[in-house]
Amino acid sequence: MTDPSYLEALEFLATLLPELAASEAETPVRPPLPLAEAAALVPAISDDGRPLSEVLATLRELALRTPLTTTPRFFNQLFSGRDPAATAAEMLAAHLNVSMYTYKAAGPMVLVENALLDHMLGVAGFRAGEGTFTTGGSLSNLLAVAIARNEAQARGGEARQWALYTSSAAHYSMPKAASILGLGRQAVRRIEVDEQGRMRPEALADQLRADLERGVRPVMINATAGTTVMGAFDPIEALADIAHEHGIWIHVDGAFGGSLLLHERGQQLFAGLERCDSLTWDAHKMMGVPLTCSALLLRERGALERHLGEDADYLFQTHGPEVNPGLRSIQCGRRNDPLKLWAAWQRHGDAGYRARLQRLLELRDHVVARIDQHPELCMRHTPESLNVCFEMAGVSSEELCAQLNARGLAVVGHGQVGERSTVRLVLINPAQTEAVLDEFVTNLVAVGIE
Ligand code: ABU
Repeated sequence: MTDPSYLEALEFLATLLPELAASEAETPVRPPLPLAEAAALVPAISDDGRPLSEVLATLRELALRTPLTTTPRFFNQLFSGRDPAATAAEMLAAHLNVSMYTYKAAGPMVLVENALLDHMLGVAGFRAGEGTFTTGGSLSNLLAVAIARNEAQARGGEARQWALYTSSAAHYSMPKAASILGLGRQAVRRIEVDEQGRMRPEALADQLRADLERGVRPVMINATAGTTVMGAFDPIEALADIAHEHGIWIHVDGAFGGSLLLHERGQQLFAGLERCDSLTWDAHKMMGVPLTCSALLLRERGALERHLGEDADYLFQTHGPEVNPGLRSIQCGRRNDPLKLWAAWQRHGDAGYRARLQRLLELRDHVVARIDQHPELCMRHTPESLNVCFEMAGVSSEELCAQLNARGLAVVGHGQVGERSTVRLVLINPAQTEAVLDEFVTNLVAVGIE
């Protein structure tokens, strides 16, 4: 018989989720919750515990005071929106609670993961490759650096000093990876970018030459496909030329931009990817599936099992390595993250995602045109993907963002473009509309001139 408490929890969700959805539609932005009020919502854990009904009531109060990230007025981070198929699959994954290490424990879910990875590898042009899901872009990047370092060691032994090349606009996971892996943060060479935030290949070549002359060994060149602030794409083809000339592992951090491979504009930006060794691709960003869903894809097969495959007779007891993905994972226990992406992709197909990206690019062009036409506003770059960085004359971008949030008008962040602090608008929610964007610009200017 099913545990009656579990049925109580399911009934709670069946009532609460529609209530939350209705409240989001009515109030798409919740002004920031003062910390003291938030603390009052979080009872301490007691020795005796509490009745389920009380815990569920506390969960409801917390949910009703949590920032809303799925509505079209959330422009703050590199994720937004809520896909019904993906959300249902995510809830199902929690209910089933399999661990994605063996066929014995996860059954057909392993085949879902394998089919999904094959599809992603095909989209990336890594048809003979392999992949693994991780807990996010930072972990995918960390794993890429670890594999590149191990492969470099296997080829040429230990080095006195290693270097990792990435742009000054790259994600902070690169220095973090260097630190975790014992290369040291000082191993990271932050290569200069152009005014659009793209790595300058000639600056990379200069730095590399200087390092090689001093006996420093390169671990990896990281090309960013969709930088965090400007959404810029490094020139992958030119960086691959340099990597191949010196036999260096070249990784593409497409945590943000990877999904643009499904659109022809993105395929142009990714020119040269087929010559790279690895790619990070976060589906929880542009593909709208719940956090987190990140894949590391490799052009060739073998490195994952070479560097991650361990013997564990208590775990890998049946079937072959092909359906025991724990042999190719950085984790042991692992959530069923592929299921939600597979469900969403089943629903939309490649064409559905292509159309979504086309729409988002059109919305970007719409808001850029509005900003360009407005005498008080000034674009600070020519956007390559879905980030729009701009300023209002004489007004602090930080203050604008804080006021918009405090008044319940929008959740938007700011980011540095060269010397300028800009408003960073991320256009990633498929439910976004021209009307919401027009209202955003109107509200921002009104707040700024007050
Ligand atoms: N890797 C996520 C970056 C966070 C953000 O700026 O939206």
